[in-house]
Amino acid sequence: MSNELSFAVIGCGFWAQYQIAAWQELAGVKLVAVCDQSDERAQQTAKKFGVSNYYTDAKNMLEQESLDFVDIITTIETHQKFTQLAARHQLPAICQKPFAPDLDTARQMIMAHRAAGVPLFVHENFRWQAPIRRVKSILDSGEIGEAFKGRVTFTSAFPVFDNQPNLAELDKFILADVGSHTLDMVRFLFGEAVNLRCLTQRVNPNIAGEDVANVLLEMESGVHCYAEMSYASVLEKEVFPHTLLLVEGSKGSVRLDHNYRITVTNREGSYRKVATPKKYDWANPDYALVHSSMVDINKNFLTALQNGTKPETTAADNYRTLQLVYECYRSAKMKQVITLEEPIFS
Ligand code: 89Y
Repeated sequence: MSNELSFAVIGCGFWAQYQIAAWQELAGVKLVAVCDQSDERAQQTAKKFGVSNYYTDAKNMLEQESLDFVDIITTIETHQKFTQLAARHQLPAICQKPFAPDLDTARQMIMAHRAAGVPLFVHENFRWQAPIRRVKSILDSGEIGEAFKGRVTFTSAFPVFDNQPNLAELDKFILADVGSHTLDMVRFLFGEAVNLRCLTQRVNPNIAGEDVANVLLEMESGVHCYAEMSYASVLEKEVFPHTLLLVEGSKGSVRLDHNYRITVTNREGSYRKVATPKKYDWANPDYALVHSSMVDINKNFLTALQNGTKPETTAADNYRTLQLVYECYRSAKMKQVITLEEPIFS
């Protein structure tokens, strides 16, 4: 008897093309149907990945197909509709980040899945990047002592709207789109935050939302963390889609540069490690680092679905990342430090 899990994808846009390829790297899971509001896109995607069934209506697909889970790879405004549809069919769902447009909606989505008794996960992949995992293991090893300061940098002038034109129309842009990654990495590396102050700017006059955000967070551990993100930074070295890190601790420091280089320094000197991600021929070279991490996050989801365990990025966990994102907007608007509320989901 095969233990292979069958799944369907809702949304066949830019990211789905790579997310599906990442699933196809894994044994024990099979894509059986795809759905997109564009018939042509659904058909092309089905053909590209050797899937026989394609749909333009997700409800119809979930009624027709026998599925173990669904991967929702659509834009933010549709996430509640599709996760609730999955919950009504008692189907575990994976939802693209940022998973909800506000915290109320996020709460409703989590509650709907809990009521249905099936898990809801969030495809939050940046923490799965090989160099980020390596830095985390260096921090956990105690090699640089107790961390007291962290800098998490995502600054670029990459023409991001060419591949994802809808991002230019969002009232909430960089904090929701990139901040959901950056602030999740802050949590992954340094734990939970107790308060934050955020400043935002819009430098590019042709987009609706903010393209610069600078956040200072005080962490429960006492670490001071500075998270900076920008799509308006014309720098000597364009490093998209790399996140750069600098962590200072009581015995030393660790720095992550572009090209996966990690420099560890203590009072004796410095040495280098390189944390190169696995290469896949289907990856888009501009996004190879991110695309590689999708295989690892999908594997984490698959293991959880097979064993009934929790992956790292459940919706309840990601609620806390989303809380940071939306409290950043509130801080920027009110020009105030925001104290974070206690977690509401375990
Ligand atoms: O949408 C974003 C993401 O998830 O990673 C980078 C990106 O494609 C553009 O900011």
